[in-house]
Amino acid sequence: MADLKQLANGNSARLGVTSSELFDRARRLMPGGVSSPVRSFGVVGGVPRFIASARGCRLTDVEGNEYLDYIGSWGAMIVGHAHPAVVEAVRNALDRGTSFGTASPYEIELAEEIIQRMPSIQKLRFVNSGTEAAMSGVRLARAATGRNLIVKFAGCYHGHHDSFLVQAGSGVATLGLPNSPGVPMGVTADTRIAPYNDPAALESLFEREGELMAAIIVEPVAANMGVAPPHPGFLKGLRRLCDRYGCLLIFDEVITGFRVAYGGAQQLYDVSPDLTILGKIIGGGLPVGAYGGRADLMSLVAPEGPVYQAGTLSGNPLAMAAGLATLKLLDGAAYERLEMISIKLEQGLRSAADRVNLESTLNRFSSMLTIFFHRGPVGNFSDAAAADHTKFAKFFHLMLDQGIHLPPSGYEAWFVSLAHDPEAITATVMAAGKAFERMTV
Ligand code: KE4
Repeated sequence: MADLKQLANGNSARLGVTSSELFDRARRLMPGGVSSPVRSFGVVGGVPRFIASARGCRLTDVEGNEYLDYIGSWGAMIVGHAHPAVVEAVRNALDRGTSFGTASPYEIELAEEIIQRMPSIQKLRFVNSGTEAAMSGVRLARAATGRNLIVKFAGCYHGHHDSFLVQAGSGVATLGLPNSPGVPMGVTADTRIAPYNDPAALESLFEREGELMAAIIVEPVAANMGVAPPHPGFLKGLRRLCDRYGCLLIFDEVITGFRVAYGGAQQLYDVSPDLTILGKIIGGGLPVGAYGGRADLMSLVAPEGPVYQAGTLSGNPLAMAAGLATLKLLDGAAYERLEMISIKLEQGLRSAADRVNLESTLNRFSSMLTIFFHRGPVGNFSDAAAADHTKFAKFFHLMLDQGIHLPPSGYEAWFVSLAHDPEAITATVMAAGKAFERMTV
């Protein structure tokens, strides 16, 4: 049995341990051998690569194989893996201790950075994951309005809280789980589902139950059905509908927050939500979530108000340091560079697909994109579900075999980082061209 302690100092290649052996071992210890379902390669098949280390835009597995990374820890690693500034910030924080369980100056610094970027957030609370942030935001919305119903959109994903496990995207869609056992009917009875980008369907839902709605929760740019940008006016329409019915608008910016713009999607679309959900990038790869918004709402949260929410490691000093160091790197020039890199990737992929007349749709938004093996636009979950996910699985492995690690699901986004250098983009486009050719012979 390989001594995994050796892995810690990167001796994996000399260990001779393989991903397959580790997968067998892991499956005896953890469900599916993974700590989160979508990592299991469940829908693409094959053996997940056990990654030993990462740097920049590259992953290295336990066998010493290197991959260009488009998972980016599901969006968190926007500046690249092991960025020197982030590593130094965490190392300095480490020397001060790993967790205090008290108030600390570090959460103030990160909170100020977030609030100055998102003026709709007057106060926020740090938690430890996007799920925790989204569930807390919905609890707050229900308390503030005295109503129970929430609306989410088919294919959007807001974490694994009971209320959200209804026609959810990401791993739920990937594994084809219609909903989840163990979630009481009583909970999901208060969740309404609407099609993304379909204002008319939402309008009729609100005509029936608008007075009972506590909140609409939405990914302002959907990325858990694959990338599906909002149609023009869709988000402003949500704002108007919420205002008309006295219901709160919650933007789940766990992915889009500080990825799509300096101030997130709400800045790009000039729509001010009542509450915002954050995660991923604000933790720089360490576990962080946050929910925030109007002061009158956030002041309802304990200890100021009666809405209870708590967390042992919330505001953890290491995570605060990693998040702040990451955000400090994301200035205007960084977003311009990200856009240039992403345009280059998109153009290369499009011409590679056109060369073989590949039946596909590419949706890119900022530094995230999805290729759907589906002719015609993908603007909602039913379009995304109609894509050929068996073809995606083939494409995924054709790319993996060429050293390009895509997210192992057709319902996820490829994430581009500042570390994706021209050589990486060229290699990705070349590999895709070869894969498309193999798929169309
Ligand atoms: P976490 O609880 O996984 O930190 O965040 C939940 C969440 C909330 N909102 C949005 C828009 C999200 O995308 C997520 C989590 N994203 C998925 C990937 N699309 C996490 C990957 C996984 O489940 O392993």
